[in-house]
Amino acid sequence: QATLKERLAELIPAEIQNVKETRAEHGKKSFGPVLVDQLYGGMRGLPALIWDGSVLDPEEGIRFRGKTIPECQQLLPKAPEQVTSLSKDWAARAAIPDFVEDILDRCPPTLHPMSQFSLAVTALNHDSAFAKAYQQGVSKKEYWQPTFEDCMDLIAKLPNIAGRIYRNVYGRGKLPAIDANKDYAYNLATLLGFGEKSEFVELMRLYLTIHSDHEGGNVSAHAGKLVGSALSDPFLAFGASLNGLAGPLHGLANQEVLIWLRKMQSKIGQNASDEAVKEYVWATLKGGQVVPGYGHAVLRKTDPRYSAQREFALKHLPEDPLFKLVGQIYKIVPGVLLEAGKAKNPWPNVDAHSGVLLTHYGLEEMQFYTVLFGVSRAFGVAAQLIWDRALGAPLERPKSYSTAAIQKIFKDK
Ligand code: AMX
Repeated sequence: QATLKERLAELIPAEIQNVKETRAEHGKKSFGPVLVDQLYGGMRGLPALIWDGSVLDPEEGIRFRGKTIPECQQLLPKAPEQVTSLSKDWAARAAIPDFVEDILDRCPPTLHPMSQFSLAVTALNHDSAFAKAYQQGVSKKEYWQPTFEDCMDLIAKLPNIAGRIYRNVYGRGKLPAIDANKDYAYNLATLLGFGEKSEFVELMRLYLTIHSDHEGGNVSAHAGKLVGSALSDPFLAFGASLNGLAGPLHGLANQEVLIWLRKMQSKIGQNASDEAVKEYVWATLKGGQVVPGYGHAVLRKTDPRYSAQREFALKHLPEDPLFKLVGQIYKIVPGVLLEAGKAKNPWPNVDAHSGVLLTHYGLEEMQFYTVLFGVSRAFGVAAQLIWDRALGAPLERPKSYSTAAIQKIFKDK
């Protein structure tokens, strides 16, 4: 049975050929007009990147390598032997260097967990196989191999980093050892102190899968790809992803949702009427704030990642009061956002639901939630970094314009 690396080595030559043929056939074709508004508007909708691991459809949501979330739920895991050998490989690579432990132990508990996470991941570049191979003059053709090793190390070390941050910041005792006979989700749950709760472990399996990838243009994925394109190693590249994920319009939204829900409860009580909830939502908008967990730059329907978590909640915690509030909000917020008339998508995204599930099982420290998102996002970003190096993706360098230049270009048109 081939290892993951051997399988990749088999696939790469055909994919290089595939890209070559695609470029030969379609390379000179136009991909639609670029509007000046797209330069000012965060490049929304601009075709600009290749990303193979997943594709996001505005109506249908994410597909991982062509498969929807329900399809993945049906199909995974289909290769128990491969899963076991991969779990063992990650367990064997899981230890973090002493100096990275020291960095984390010296962080003040008031430093946001995402900043600590980013520091630790960046510091892992100390032992980067890619950086070392590059210094030794490795050939371009071989880039993907040390990148693969770094990516596997990165993924493998994240549970120890996340567990250490959680225990340091929230005083939850000593970190246990990784169990080489258990899967990644079980080990992550155990390092956080929730390994005994089998439902939480199951939740981690779902959580790690659905947060892993959301095509290439979102801030964390694109930041990782961009920094990787300078041949910065995967630790430096993924550090950039984490810094982007830490923003409130992106991954920090899951923390913001819980803070917003708790504030709502303290303001209007536990079992508030629909009217009172509606008023609170309007007050948020009128205060010039966003409703966290709602809206999306690409999606135009309810996020299937939200639906997958809702199904989990309906099965395991239908009576949880906070889950009921999330359900109540689901019936109210889209109508308010539509009436307010600004948001292009009034429907919930992944972050509207994840915090409620974590809270239910006792992981109540909301400032930590985005760290879990980051652990999962490593899988998607790392996979693309390997493919980018295998396919020889170039340095990213789009053209920027000044407003004066735009005015000049279109002066007489
Ligand atoms: N609440 C209030 N206003 C919202 C809104 C929301 N949930 N979603 C969008 N809007 C507003 C925008 O702020 C913008 O206002 P402006 O014209 O005054 O600047 C207007 O509606 C148009 O925005 P848009 O084109 O619909 O969205 P976008 O592509 O610019 O931004 C997103 C997308 C996600 C940043 C935005 O919907 C938002 O701020 N949502 C709340 C934060 C959130 O949940 N983020 C997590 C997204 C998922 C993820 O990355 N993890």
